[in-house]
Amino acid sequence: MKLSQLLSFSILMMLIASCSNSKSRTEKNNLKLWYDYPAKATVADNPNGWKDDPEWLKALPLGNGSLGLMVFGDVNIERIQLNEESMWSGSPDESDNPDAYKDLNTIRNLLFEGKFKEATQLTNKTQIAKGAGSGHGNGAKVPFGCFQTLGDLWIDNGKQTPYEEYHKELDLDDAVVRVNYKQEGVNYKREIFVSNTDQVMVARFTADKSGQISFTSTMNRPEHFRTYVENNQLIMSGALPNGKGGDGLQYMARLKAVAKNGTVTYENDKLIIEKADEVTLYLTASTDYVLHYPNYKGRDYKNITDKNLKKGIDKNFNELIKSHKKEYQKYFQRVKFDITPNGVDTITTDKRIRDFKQSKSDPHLAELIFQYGRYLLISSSRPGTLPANLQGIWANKIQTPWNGDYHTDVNLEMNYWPAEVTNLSEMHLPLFDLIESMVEPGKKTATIQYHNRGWVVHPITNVWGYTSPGESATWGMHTGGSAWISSHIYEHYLFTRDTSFLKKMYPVLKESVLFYMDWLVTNPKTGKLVSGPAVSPENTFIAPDGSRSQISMGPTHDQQVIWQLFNDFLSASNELNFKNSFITEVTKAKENLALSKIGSDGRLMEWAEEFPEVEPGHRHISHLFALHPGAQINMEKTPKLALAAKKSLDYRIANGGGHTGWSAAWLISQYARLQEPEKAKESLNTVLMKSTSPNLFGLHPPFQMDANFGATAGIAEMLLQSHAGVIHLLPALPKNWPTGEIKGLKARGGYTVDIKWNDGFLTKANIYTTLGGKIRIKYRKIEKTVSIPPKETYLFDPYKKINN
Ligand code: FUC
Repeated sequence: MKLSQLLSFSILMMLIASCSNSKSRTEKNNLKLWYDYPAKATVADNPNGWKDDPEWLKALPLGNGSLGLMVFGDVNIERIQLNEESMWSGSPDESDNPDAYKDLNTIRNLLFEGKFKEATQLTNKTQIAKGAGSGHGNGAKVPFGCFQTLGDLWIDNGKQTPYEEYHKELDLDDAVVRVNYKQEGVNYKREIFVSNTDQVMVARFTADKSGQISFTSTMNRPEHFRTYVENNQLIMSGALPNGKGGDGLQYMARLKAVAKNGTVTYENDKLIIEKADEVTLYLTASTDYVLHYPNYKGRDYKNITDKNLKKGIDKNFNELIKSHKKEYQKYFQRVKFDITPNGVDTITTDKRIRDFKQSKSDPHLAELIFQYGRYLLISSSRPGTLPANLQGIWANKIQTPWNGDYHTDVNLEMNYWPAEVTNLSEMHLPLFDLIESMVEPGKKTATIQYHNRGWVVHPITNVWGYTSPGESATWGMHTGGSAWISSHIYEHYLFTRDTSFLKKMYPVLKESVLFYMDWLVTNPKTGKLVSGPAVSPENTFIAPDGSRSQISMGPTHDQQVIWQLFNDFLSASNELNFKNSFITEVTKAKENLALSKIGSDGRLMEWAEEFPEVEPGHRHISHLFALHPGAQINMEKTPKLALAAKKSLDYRIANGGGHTGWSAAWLISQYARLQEPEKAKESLNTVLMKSTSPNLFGLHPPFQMDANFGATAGIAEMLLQSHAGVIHLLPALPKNWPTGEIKGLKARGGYTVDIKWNDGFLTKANIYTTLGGKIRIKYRKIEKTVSIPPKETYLFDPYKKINN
């Protein structure tokens, strides 16, 4: 081949390569949920709070941690459903039961004697919450209250004419919703985002011809609102019921429009735009809520909303979207996950979900669902906001399922499982604010209910400092709640090595330990320390006395979360060089805790005795906390217990387990920890096939966001683990992700890890550390222990032998 031919051939090859790279890079930003039809804005929501609304599950979520939107994208009448994180009915209330203490030991003795029926009756009589508690999940009108919709922003262009070339998308890479369509020969575009930097919703309406933008807008909600005009703003405000017959929370939303040409009029309860070339809507919202015991009130919401609105309007659209993207992308773009090297996204998202039910294989959908969980966490939990609740920050009803509260018997924890490993540590901080705020009311409950020191929370809490048991023994006596939620404190430290954080949270940890030091009693049969009366969250067994019971002494879950709490406290004390007699006491107590046992059928026992289960396929797998998210049971150090855990999991699934979104999502991480890639992938498939709606929201059903967060955390757990003191690369890589890479995941010890693989085999991994450290790295049978200096990256090449 002549030189000239060779030259033109190589230039051609380079051109193709760069074009494919640039093509793949641009199309690579295909982290979009997109659709070619709108969600119907005019279909009324089902008044039953527990029933999902199919059109709402086609709307697209936006959020800046506190202000949330659901954009329907409908053409003639647009609906933007609004949320503000603290929109809670109810109020602080006294639910602790002063009668509890005098019967506590009687109940314990009844349980030790096997008299479960009497124990359950006495527990329901003396230990459960005084008053209505959470209203059995329907607490909108009782003091417990309920997280509910802020209302709806309606935008009616007054047209009935057809439209075409419709496209709606949510771009996860810049957290902007875009809607395009053609109507009467005019191309229209909407761009909508919620800025954290400027605390304002911004929605711009443009057209490719002048004077085409005309619409009437208003705001309303199902109850307790007034919409009016003031100082050229459209305002919706009101008070929510406090559950005691009076007014509780005060709220306000402000809307203003800026138009290019045309006219803007504020009249009665409407904003009217006529013949504008372009219109930008600005919306701010807030309440008088403050996360501060005992009143939870005092925020100057009227001034805050007015100031933010004026500040937003002073900036132009490009400035606002630029600072929004900058603030959002600094979190989102830390992690890249690519298992479709040459993939281009040509299938609408809702069709992907439908097709997946047959294909059960769609690597791009796995990329999307992974990044979507990160997107939703960033959008519902920013430093300084409330933590993501059962619905994140998105709810379209007055009575939200389970009050949209914070369940500490798996759901709230699962919300934060992706925070550290997917490099979003800052999004974890609102959880610690909530935990800190539970200490004072939790101390009151510990004292009144049990005459114990320290603080306690049971399976549910709200924004009003609810720490009492639930209103039924079947689920309400989960006494492991504060131990489980406290395990997030040391996890955050392990991933960030932030000693000042650990110092700040150490008293919270210690007070939680104090409660259990007083709560634990000695099992007369075994001499071991056990927790109880307590439930294995929401699960029922057949007791020896033939009764169906939930409460017992020493359920495995409680024993495991208390072990983890004591272990974290002792590790934190060591890290902070604390030495004192209390630490010695806790060390002894930890050694004397009743531990997990293997039953005669080889499964891990859920209770201290081998009770037959009423529901072998129960959704909770609380006795497997120690396998995940705990680390007490792991393949490295406790293979026998890990095998027993596997038997328990297989048995659960064989009997219909994993039948709720969160439950199936949890199984992904469980099987990943057991290094079972295909079973982990199957569990992910279950979430995608059974518990994912057209807008990729997770379903319990009804809608419940923990499945989204659990799926993201599960995928990370399949690719990187570090809970057993070793950085384990690709511990559970499924066959149908043969080639790919993930960048920016975090490992305990503060390491940032990039992993690349090909044809199912690791090709390389970069491990970066800011603080430096010595770490064991493992890939299949290859293990290396290396010391990495601060601010350096270690290249792990599985095929290069090095002497340790
Ligand atoms: C617990 C779970 C339910 C539901 C609720 C929010 O009660 O058992 O399945 O997820 O939390």
